[in-house]
Amino acid sequence: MVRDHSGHATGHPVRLDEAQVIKILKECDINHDNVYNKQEIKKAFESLGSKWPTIRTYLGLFHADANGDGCISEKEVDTLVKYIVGIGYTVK
Ligand SMILES: [Ca+2]
Ligand SMILES: [Ca+2]
Repeated sequence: MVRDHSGHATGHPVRLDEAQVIKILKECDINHDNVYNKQEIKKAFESLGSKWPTIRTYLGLFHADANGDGCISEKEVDTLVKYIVGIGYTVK
């Protein structure tokens, strides 16, 4: 896995994999309860460099919030991770 923390171009974009998306989500779990509310998901999309974090948060919840409580629980997070990986963000 090519990771370049210095900000230099590595020649070609590297897509984030599931482990990296999970790491970013965990960093955005502000209250460390392993449940992601709208605010925390939006923060994650902002970290990912999304141009439309509010819309992505809405769509992420639409895809992954199976019980419709407005939060992504530990059981639901796999679906959210797959959704985010599917968007194809690249390592910055
Ligand atoms: Ca949380
Ligand atoms: Ca839920």
